[in-house]
Amino acid sequence: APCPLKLVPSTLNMLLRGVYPHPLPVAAGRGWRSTTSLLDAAAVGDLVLLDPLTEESLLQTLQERFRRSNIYTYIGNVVISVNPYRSLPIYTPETVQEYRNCNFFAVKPHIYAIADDAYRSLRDRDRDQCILITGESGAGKTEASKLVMSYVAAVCSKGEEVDKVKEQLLQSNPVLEAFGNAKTIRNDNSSRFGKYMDVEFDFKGEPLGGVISNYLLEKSRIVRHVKGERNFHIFYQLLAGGSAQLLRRSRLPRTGAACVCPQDAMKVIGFSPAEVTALLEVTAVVLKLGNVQLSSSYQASGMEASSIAEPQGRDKGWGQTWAPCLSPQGYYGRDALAKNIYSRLFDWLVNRINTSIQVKPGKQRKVMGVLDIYGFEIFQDNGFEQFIINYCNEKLQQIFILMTLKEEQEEYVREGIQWTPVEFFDNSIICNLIENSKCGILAMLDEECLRPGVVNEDTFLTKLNQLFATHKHYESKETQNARRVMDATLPSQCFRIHHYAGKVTYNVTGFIEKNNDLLFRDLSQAMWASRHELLRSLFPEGDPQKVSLKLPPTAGFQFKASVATLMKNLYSKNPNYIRCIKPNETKTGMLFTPELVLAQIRYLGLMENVRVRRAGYAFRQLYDSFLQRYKMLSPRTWPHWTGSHREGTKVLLEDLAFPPEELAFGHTKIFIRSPRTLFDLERRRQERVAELATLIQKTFRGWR
Ligand code: AOV
Ligand code: MG
Repeated sequence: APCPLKLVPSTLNMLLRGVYPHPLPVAAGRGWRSTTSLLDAAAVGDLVLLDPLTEESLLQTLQERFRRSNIYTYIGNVVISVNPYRSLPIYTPETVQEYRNCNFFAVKPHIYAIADDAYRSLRDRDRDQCILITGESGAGKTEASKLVMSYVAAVCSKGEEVDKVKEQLLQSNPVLEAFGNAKTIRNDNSSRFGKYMDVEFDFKGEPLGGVISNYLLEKSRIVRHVKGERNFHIFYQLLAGGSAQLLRRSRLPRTGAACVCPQDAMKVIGFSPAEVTALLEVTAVVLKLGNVQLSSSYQASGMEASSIAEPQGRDKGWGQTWAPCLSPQGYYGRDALAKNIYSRLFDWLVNRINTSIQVKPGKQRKVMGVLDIYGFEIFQDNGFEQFIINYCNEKLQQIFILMTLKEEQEEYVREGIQWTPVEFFDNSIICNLIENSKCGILAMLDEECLRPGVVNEDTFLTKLNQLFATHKHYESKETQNARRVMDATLPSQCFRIHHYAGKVTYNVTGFIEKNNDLLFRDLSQAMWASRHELLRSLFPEGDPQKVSLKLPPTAGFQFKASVATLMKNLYSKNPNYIRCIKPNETKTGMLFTPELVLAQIRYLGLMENVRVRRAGYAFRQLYDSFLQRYKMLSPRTWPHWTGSHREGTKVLLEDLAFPPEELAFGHTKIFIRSPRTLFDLERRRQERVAELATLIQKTFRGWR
């Protein structure tokens, strides 16, 4: 069928523009798809309006939109972003202007629209915001977080002081990425740490500064990584772009193609030249420790050892003190040392950036938090790191469910509308399996780590098997045998968790060592004895005056505590979600692999999200925009309505005679229960627009 709007001359299009905002917030209803091609299901910008709602239709819609380079799609106020792996011309200053103070419904779905909405709601309605970005490795989380930050930086006011703050906040990114990101098989710039950044604004919405929290850096990468991957970017940057003086002093060769060491960014943030040098020197120490591992001939060389451990080469004496760690059983010690220096250096770096960007206490402030963590990971071989990362993602899913429901409920209360509870899958059973403080997996691991005598992973696994013999989300060879399940894919030293996002098999080997994360005392002491101020400051426990017999908290315990703090922080804010999808495994531009996307649709719980969103009322809109769009449907409201928007909407819908249970009139918004009703409304509107078009065309012809 011909598209009715094509008949409309462009001048008329202009005339109608006010009542014809882009895009159509509709999908095709089954009954009338044949009568018009304009309301094409694939064009639906908000999946809440999908009809029928099936996994298939959802997938097709995303695919069709992606094909047309519409990488963003909504579920209500949640943005789905499908990684295009190609630079699209949709982030220009003109686009920023277009979305600035836009009407959410009047512009195409875009990450800028959600950033704008969050920023305005923070500035004008005084509601602290958080932007939660989730998705698997390579899906586009980090890029999304940068887009949000740069959008907010572009729209908030300008001025010398403000610009300085903005620059510092933006420049923290390349610095943290240099030290915390690495090339992996899945992503050339993969975040190997979790990051949460609170950006703080004053009452006018001008940025004051911020605070960054980091979560568990994947420090095992320092000593080992999979073939085809790389170590953290900074090492390559240091060798290729570090100053000649630094390389000479650290006795490192210059290698690699030109690449930038983020020294300028550090300067912008406020690092002194001495701090930059110290930071890179300690990085060089870690690098040289890595070289020791590569060649055992280094073992013999005391000279080498001292130059490694004493970056400024001043004191050869203490360098020898860590030589014992090169004894055969000491390989473990050397690796632990390298990992410890680097992860502590990373913490120092985050703290140092915070010192520059933090806001003076006492100032009234509004906060926008941006969370960008490592995505859910399912590998062939999954260890302690994946367990921790996936636990964090499980918690994020939990908060997503809770907050979506909470927000939905709050909106109904705010608008004075009756709320009916919604059925949904609650993943707290999985969170509990992991984090329960008495008998969760993490607690059991801690218990095993603290047990005197010989500890090993077998007893840990046995304990889990006893505790969770009948748990629905836990599996191991032993529980399978008890349940008479034949499964060759589950090796005996593994347990498997049925996460919300899929089943993951974890190999317990290394769990205890990584959770304990202990460093031999003589190594801490050797580090503390260094004359290198920064290196020394990273090992305060090496001070012989302060020897403590208490074991430091385990890695799992610390992570659980920081996740709990994060959840509390997020829960106190108004959430905005960006859910990233990775469309192919090969980082190929504009390639969409349906099976891959479908798996993510499932584990991101998008169907669930749509269901929750429309369990009550699928569609809601402020009265004024609603009336503006549909007023031509009643002679009582067209062409002008002079009363209140709410009254006008009532009159209009009365004339259209929809069943009363389909509608609810909130304080500021109209709520429509089923997509069907909205489509019906939209169809009538289309017909009316066509009618008006014909009418005007006739008039034009008459003029000629
Ligand atoms: P991630 O943060 O989700 O993975 P990134 O944000 O690093 O993923 O994105 C991976 C790569 O995809 C980027 O380096 C870009 O090349 C490309 N990309 C992502 N978003 C866009 C976009 N909007 N437009 C164009 N290209 C994009 V991980 O940190 O690995 O979980 O741990
Ligand atoms: Mg990332």
